[in-house]
Amino acid sequence: MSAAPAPRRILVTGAAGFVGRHVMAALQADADPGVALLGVGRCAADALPGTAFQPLELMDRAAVRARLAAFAPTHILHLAALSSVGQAAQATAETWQVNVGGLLNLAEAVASEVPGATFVFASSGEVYGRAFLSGEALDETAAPQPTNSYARSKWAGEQALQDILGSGPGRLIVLRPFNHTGPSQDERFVVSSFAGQIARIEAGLVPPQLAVGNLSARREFLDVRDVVSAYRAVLTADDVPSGTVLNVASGEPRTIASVLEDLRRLATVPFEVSVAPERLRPFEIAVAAGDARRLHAATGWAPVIPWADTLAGILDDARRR
Ligand code: A2R
Repeated sequence: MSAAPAPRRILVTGAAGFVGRHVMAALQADADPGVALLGVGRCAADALPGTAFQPLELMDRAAVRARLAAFAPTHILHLAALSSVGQAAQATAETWQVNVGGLLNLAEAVASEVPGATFVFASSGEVYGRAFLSGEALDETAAPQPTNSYARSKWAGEQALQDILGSGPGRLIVLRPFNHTGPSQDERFVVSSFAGQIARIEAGLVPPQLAVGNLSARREFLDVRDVVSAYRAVLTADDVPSGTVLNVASGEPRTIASVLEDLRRLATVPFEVSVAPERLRPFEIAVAAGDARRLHAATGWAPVIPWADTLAGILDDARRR
């Protein structure tokens, strides 16, 4: 008779962030009594009500180690980060401190306290950088050539993790999510930025003038719920080998201009569009698309949320704020 599987104990870092709140809701809804779920993060006030949450500053090495020893996770989903290209450009040293230094604290603590655990790292499709210049949807064999601080910090994090956890007794799985969006995302990200501006124009709070960056860039826009279902699938797929890198992508890029026009059709008032120089990136990749066949083969995952639902949800959320 084979032994019963060990109960799962899932620790989610960055649990009070945009993706973290959606992840916590989804994992909580799974409601398997054999699963213990704990979210950690900096701000308890932002945590999803009704989910287990404890404060944890990743830069506090001793606290990170103590939290891991106390909870003894079997699975760790590491989301905490400075999470946007723009934010990272404004705070380069802090980006490296958190995205690499904080990650090192966590990885060291995993290696010493829970070495057999599965560590799932939310890196980013941004790591491919100049490799996107091929114009193809990239799979995981494309060599990363990051072009900004955020992407470089994520790529450095991947490599540090391979060094620290890659040959240990546990599993290391690196995920490279492409752009994702959804209700409650903040306005550093383009769809929420457009939706927020439209909502304020509709409410008469600002003149009917919408500020944009480069409208010709083509990007993927996964719904955060599809990203969360990918993360859940990876957390439950026990046969994904350690060291696996997986894109989380739709492979269907759309221009920023088309996103704006799709939102314009949902808007209740007309508006003008003007380019704001501060919204233009110094090095712009024309098209960034990912190939997620490896993730599909490993877990059966595919995105299912219709784009129209995604946009309507984001605009409704912006109008309620
Ligand atoms: O900065 P805060 O207080 O909002 O907390 C953020 C948290 N975080 C930290 N937690 C502990 N110690 C730190 N030193 C630290 N620095 C940041 O990570 C926030 O709650 C969370 C990240 O959430 P968001 O910025 O909303 O990112 P999102 O979109 O949920 O992305 C999740 C992950 C990131 O690693 C992205 O780079 C990746 O997915 O695409």
